[in-house]
Amino acid sequence: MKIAILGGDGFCGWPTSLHLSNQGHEVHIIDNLSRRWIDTELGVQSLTPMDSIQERCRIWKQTSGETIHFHLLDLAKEYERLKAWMIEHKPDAIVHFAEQRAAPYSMKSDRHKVYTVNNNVNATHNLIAAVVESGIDPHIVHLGTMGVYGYSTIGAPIPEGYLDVSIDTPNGPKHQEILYPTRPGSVYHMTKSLDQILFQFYAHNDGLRVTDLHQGIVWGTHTDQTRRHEQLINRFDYDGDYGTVLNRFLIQAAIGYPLTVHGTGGQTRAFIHIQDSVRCIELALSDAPKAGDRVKIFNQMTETHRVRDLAELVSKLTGAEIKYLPNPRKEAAENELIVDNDQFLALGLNPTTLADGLLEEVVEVAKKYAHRIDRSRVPAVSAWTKDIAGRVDHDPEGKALKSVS
Ligand code: NAD
Ligand code: USQ
Repeated sequence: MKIAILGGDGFCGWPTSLHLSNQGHEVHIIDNLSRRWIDTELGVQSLTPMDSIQERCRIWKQTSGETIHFHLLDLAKEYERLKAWMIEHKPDAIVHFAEQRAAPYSMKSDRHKVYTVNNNVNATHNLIAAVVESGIDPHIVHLGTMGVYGYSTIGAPIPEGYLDVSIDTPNGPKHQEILYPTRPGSVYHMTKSLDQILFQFYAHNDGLRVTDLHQGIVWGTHTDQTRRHEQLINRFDYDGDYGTVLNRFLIQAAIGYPLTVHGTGGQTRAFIHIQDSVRCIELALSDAPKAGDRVKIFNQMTETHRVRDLAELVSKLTGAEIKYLPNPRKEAAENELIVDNDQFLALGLNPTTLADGLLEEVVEVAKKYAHRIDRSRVPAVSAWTKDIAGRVDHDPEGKALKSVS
């Protein structure tokens, strides 16, 4: 297939591009490299040294013999160029990763809220409008998030996207299937909820073929292809805005930084290893909906864990100290989470779990590149409200105190 990977320079997009290219697909990355600019804005860099996207593609060609094409394009701002690209290239499938994906970054300031909404909603709507207008019929696979469901304890498994409800009418109860009610926990998660509505409308109105993957937190760094050459290495975010919880705990352990648990650490979240994430995208591409079908929704996760249990696991593995910090986010202190993921299991996903020894691999990668870590960028200091901002701990290591005593 000819596959466009929107956001193919990112943490999930790059290994997915390699995986699909390795399977013989013709891969075209479209990316505006905004994520690299955000690193510059925040004064941070990936733990792992990333080459330019052009150099990464050159090394892949040298290693595998396969070509990955790169197109520099801003999906949110360059609608006409995007439409022209669709008409010229006519992709069979489009995998859409290209959004601002960090919840803390989306809550940093009003400017960051505005940017996240403008970028994410316009990127998704421009893509849809360009596909419809150009008259092509690609399968769109969108990366959504488990966070659209919200994190309140519901006492039942979260279904894959839809909920059967019964509505009382004068003629008795009427059964209906609705999108599971969204309850986003950040401006970023809210944009993913808006994406759902955009897809629902166009699937119904124009027969757009869409699969929406409600993905949990992705952990790990290597996949089979990124291991093949040092310069194919994946991005690895560790900073307080973009680093996600398990990868953060693993690099913190590697550099002797206390594990930064927010609140009681009672938040239960869904997780998936990066190798399984790329495999799920392959599986989703092989199971496209037909025109006129409702949006196909998969829960793309393999296991759930409580944050404090993860901290204890990493501490047991490495001897790291655990620090319970005031939570910079507005979120339930404790929640239960049970999730259905039967569709991917039925398609043949064989889940990689925390027990499979890959935690140690991440610690090893973190130790190798520890010299690239700026400890002052580790604390998570983006607060969800102005009130919360006053309680945020900017110095979990207690360095300032130590230097006084
Ligand atoms: P990332 O930030 O590493 O990659 C996103 C890529 O999209 C970047 O290369 C960026 O430059 C590009 N991009 C952003 N806006 C663009 C625009 N307007 N035009 C063109 N390119 C643009 O993020 P990631 O971790 O790879 O996540 C990819 C997708 O998966 C996101 O949509 C995210 O919401 C979703 N997701 C990620 C995780 C996770 O844990 N990383 C979990 C669940 C869902
Ligand atoms: N947390 C800590 N300590 C830390 C960092 C985070 O306790 O140092 C806590 C947070 O308070 C939160 C939980 O860990 O309760 C998860 O935070 P996270 O940063 O790992 O994940 P999140 O903000 O939810 O976002 C990430 C990705 C996002 C994706 C989402 C999937 O950045 O793109 O959509 O995971 S999900 O969480 O299922 O919504």
